[in-house]
Amino acid sequence: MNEPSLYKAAWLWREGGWSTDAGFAVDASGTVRDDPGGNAESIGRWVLPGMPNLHSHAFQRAMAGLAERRGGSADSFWSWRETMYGFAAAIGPEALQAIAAQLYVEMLKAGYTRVCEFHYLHHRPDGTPYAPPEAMSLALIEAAREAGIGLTLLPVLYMSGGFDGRPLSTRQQRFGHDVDSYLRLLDALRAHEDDDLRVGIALHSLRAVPEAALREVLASELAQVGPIHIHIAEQIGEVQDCLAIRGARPVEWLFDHADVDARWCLVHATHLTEAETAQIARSGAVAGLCPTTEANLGDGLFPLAAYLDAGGALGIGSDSHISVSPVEELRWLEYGQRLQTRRRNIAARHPDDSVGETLWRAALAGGARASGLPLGALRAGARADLIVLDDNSPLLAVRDEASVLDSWLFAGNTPLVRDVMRAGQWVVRDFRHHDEERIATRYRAAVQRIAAG
Ligand code: NGQ
Ligand code: ZN
Repeated sequence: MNEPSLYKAAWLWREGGWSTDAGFAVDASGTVRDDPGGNAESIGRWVLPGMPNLHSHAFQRAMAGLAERRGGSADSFWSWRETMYGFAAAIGPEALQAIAAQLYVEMLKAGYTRVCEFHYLHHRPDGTPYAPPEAMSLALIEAAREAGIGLTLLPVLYMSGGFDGRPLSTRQQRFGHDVDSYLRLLDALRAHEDDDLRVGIALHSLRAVPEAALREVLASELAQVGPIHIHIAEQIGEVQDCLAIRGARPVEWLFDHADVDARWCLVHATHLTEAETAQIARSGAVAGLCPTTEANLGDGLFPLAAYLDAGGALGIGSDSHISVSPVEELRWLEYGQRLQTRRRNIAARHPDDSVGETLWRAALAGGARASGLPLGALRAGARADLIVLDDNSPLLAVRDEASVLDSWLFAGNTPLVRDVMRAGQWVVRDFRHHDEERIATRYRAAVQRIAAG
């Protein structure tokens, strides 16, 4: 057995706050071990666990910025979705791997060390399967390995085109499964699980999963482990359709038909009543908040203060990847609330709480839970996934442990993540990912081919 590597930091973010002159050990498999003492390498002044990104549709990164021009009629979430579907049709396994690897490099450089892929581009554009049928999932697994990011793969069940159970439209054909073929996919992917790859379950939305299928999937053997993610209550139209057709609001309906607990991640959960807000908080489910995408798509604002007061768990995701930065997600999570309430420091629920620390702590814990990991901290048994901030940056001059996170999250736009360790390996050093040129070159060629049709 190799000796563990020993590291120390002037300030290390432990369970829920900063410890000074703290050290930790990493074994040969990339897992944190208790510090046995001895000669530790000093890795920086400010060292934090990397952030999990709990919601990603990787392919959408390549269309970021291409839907910001006004269309013929009033633009909305639904017109954006048409643009997105058109773009998705051009993407096969090779392009997906090229796009995802580029995205994952960007994520690592921004401070995300793990990503939950909510993956629904399963088949060929005409709906016929690839060989093997899980080819698109394998492209994502390969991309994560190339970039070196931890992956929670969430193959998505997508069966109908609306609450009324209407069949998938032509453009949605490639998303579809019946329950049996979905469970076969899940089974095939579970065989790839290892220390860095977890395979969970995703239900695209209540629009896309009929009641009987929801029941059947949740009752299956394969659904008894791993996280369960679902898009829910993102748009008012969705709430209205659910009320009209199923006689209840989406979150209400979900809690009436499934045992929603800490294994669940409710993505967006934007439009909530007070009772729904409290119910999610009580259940232990994670609210999967994606503030930059929710802003970009015109979704609405999550009831953050009430949810935190009820003890709710949350995490952040970059979703459509209009922005790829935990800094921007957390900043806009707070700013949305300030703009709405015309008050300040909304996430800080108690006197003297720091907004940055409160949000960072919450998103680490909720992100780990939504990723299917037991721990969201640099503790024995967790993967050694960490980031080192650039203590040379003028932005962090004269900052101490009480102010460094607020300064990082709220002051300016200079990237401050200098080094990133993933599973014990340095993947980013001095702001550079070890394979970024090759991955970016392949990405450019892939988007060129997509643009050329
Ligand atoms: C998605 N994205 O699956 O990519 C969705 C749009 C839908 C977001 N909801 C499609 N942000 O919800 O039908
Ligand atoms: Zn989504």
